[in-house]
Amino acid sequence: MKYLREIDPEVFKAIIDEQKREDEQIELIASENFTHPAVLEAQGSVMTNKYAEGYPAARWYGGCEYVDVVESLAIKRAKEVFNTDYHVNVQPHSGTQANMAVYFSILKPKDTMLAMDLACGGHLSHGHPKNFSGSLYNIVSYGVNKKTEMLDYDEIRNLAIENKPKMILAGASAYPRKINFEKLSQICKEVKAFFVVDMAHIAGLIAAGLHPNPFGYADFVTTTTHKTLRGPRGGVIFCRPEFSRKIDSMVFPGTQGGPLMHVIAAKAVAFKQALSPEFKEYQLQIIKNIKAMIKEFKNRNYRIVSGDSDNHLLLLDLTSINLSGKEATDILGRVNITVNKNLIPYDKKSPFITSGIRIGTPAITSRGMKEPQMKDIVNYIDEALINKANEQKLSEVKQKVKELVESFPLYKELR
Ligand code: DSN
Repeated sequence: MKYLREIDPEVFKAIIDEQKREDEQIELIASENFTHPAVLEAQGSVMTNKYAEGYPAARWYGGCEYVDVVESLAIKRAKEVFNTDYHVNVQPHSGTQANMAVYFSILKPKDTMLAMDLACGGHLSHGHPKNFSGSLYNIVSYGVNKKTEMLDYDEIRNLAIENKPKMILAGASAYPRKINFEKLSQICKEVKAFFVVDMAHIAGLIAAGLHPNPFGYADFVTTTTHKTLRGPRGGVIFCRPEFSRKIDSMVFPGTQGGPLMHVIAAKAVAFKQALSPEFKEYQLQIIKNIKAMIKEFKNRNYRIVSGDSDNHLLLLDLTSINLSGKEATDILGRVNITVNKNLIPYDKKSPFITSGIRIGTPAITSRGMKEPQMKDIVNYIDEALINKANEQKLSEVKQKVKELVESFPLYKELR
């Protein structure tokens, strides 16, 4: 970054500091990952200079021949990654913008949407009152069963029959179990609702065939590209072919202007990587790692929400050790372990405090860590939490974290 270093030392320093932070911490935020240097190169390229409103071969600007190449590649590869003939739009700037374009295509203000409650694992853009979705539409939420802490398809069906939603949304930010898209699509058929799946968290697992597939069941599938998919930060929409014109015109000019062609180039690179056999191995290791962590947490008598995980994340209930999610996040931050506080189902604490933390394995798996390291990490988490007031102990744990991350240098595994 020789130009940046000279022209803007402040931004240069912040980027170097962030790189150091990512290198030195055990990153357990379930929605984060370390994208490949090839993705970073595409994203940092001259394609950021180009306006390309419209779609390949149908643009409002001249000079689009090369950005057309990358957008066409991104579209073709996205279909291959998910083995689908759904129409693809790779232009949404984010997952929320992808969701917005879908909702605007099929709903009118005040229409009813049935979606997962944020307090039980849903996402802000699935109808939170402070999000556009919650203020525009009539939101009916489903949660999880109080006892099993898993989706209760009978309850969802009852809510659907009672409220006659125009759209049912499946997908979550903090749900550790498989989602049965087939059952949900049957409910949608019964009540004549559109079926939308936001697969952002689990897209990589779906691509690798390690989670039930929404294609063939959903009318629309949205995703981000930077979580388990390990691409650049951005969004994508898939839809049944009959909705293609609606979706394309709702993304542009409906809700966005010029697409971010540098990001679309980086999405194309990430999709190419997602087609490799190594990507499948990587996704498999994400799940093996979460299973190894769960086993170790259980050995230490921690309660795992729903008792297990089928994907890349787990929710740890800290009630039994008398800590809030907020306190645990702060304590772990002091030993360079990054997690986020998270509500657990039917949490008695507020979203600012919470009773749990969410832990995910995508980023540490990208560093090449495997089951033995999961055991070590759980050990460090446990040691830090139970010795929260013991500065000496905490600095010993921090030293162990340092040694662990040094043995798995960031990007070594990805190069
Ligand atoms: N904010 C993301 C997460 O952490 O799950 C979802 O977009």
